[in-house]
Amino acid sequence: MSKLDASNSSTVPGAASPLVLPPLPYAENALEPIITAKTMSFHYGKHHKAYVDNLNKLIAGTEYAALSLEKIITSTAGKPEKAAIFNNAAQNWNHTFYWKSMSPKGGGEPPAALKSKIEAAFGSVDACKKELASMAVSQFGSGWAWLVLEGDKLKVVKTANADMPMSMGLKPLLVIDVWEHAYYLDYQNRRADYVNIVLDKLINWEFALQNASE
Ligand code: MN3
Repeated sequence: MSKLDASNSSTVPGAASPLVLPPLPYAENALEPIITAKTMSFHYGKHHKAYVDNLNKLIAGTEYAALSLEKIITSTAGKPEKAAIFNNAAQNWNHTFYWKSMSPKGGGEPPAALKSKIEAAFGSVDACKKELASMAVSQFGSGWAWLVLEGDKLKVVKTANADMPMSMGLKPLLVIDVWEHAYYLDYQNRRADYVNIVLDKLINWEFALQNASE
């Protein structure tokens, strides 16, 4: 495939080079008091933005500049010589998915269609939340805890650093960021407190159901 000029590729759906920082699905203070605007301003405005900016620098003038974010991820996954591109691309995708995994109106009971799948896989919603929390707390160092579909069965998995379920053949439904930058300003070393309150008050079951239905 010939290299596309970046100024033209911006009109190609899904292949916007340079890639832009997607807007947050709510205001920076919308998740307060659980996640403060201060955390959001650093996490979204500095960390997530840096992944987008770094990725654009890394792919400028390369074959990747013409690809969608998803294609960049799948074509660099598992290639050590492309690790910098994969890490920044996957972190970009993971963060956009994480923002949508939470909602100011989140928490509570999942919609019935999701609840029955959760009960089939884990026994109860509480048991599912406990498994997700346990994955999130036990991830050593930086990473992510995910609710995923393997075939049509729900399960929870954890990934390190920028790794993500798509490169393991799993379909992500929800994610919790357990990098320290996600919680340190609000919870310091208390990762479990952050994870449990996100699961109780913010987790966006509607988003999980949408992802499961696609
Ligand atoms: Mn993060």
